[in-house]
Amino acid sequence: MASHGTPDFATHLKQLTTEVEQALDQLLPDPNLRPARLHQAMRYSLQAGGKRLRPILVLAAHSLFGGGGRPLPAAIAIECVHTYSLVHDDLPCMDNDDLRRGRPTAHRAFDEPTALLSGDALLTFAFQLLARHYSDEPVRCVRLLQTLSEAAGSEQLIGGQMEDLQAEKSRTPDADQLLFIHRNKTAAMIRAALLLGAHCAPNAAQDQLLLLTRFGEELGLTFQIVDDILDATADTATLGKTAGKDEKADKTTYVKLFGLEGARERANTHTAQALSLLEELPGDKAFLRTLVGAMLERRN
Ligand code: GRG
Repeated sequence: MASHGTPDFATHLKQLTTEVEQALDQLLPDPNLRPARLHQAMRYSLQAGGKRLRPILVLAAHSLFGGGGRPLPAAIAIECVHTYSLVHDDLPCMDNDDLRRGRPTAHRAFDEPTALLSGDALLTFAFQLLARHYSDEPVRCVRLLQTLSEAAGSEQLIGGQMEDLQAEKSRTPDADQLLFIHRNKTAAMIRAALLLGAHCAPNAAQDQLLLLTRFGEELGLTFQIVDDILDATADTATLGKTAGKDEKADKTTYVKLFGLEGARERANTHTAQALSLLEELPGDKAFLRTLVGAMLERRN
């Protein structure tokens, strides 16, 4: 993620990213563990970089509620689910892409069956992490498992991906379908990241969890609209993934439905809503406030 805003923000972002990278390295299965090829493929996709937005949101939301507790395993768990979804999305039977996070996609670097299995393994490993690291606090553990499994399941992440595939073939794409796709394919994981962070803290109240969910929805929609704008306007080298794919595949996007200016306006509106919801949450909100702005201005 580009460093926006004050030096404080840039330093904090870098610190959180480093914490996430280190935890990834420590918590992932050893690359020499049998079968080594599978464990190497899991690390290949996870350690290819990426903005680490979702784990950073876990850590940032956690600190709103006063810290205490152990958010890092939950942060790594959601990055595993996110990365599995990218690996599977890139497969020939889905988006058939060659480039991800600035490197050859998993099925290009390994082969298709290994990429498929490494995605399966990353998804499964996310839940192993939660069970392993939080089982000493069963109520917290179940909340974390429920939050992540619901967000990753057939009604949210996978459901959003399903409707996205169906929309490609549809002759009559509409705004309602687009909203379903983006709420579930993109915003669900952003909402879940914030909730995982709150569930790792000692005292998040029910009304605060609801606010956090609404905040995540607005942030998630901003994120996806900006993604659509970048696909239409940025180049492949900057994105680290193939640019211009949406138009080529005749995908239903904000840009297609509302034009570039209309998409930008909608991103601004969701950002304003996110910022207003954020103010109702407890704790020091400076980092998240700047992060929300950075989402709007991101270049990759
Ligand atoms: C295969 C179940 C399944 C789901 C796939 C992730 C996904 C759903 C599709 C990829 C295409 C896409 C536009 C997804 C929307 C979410 C999104 C913008 C993902 C990319 O997230 P970034 O930009 O990626 O945070 P990095 O690499 O920075 O982590």
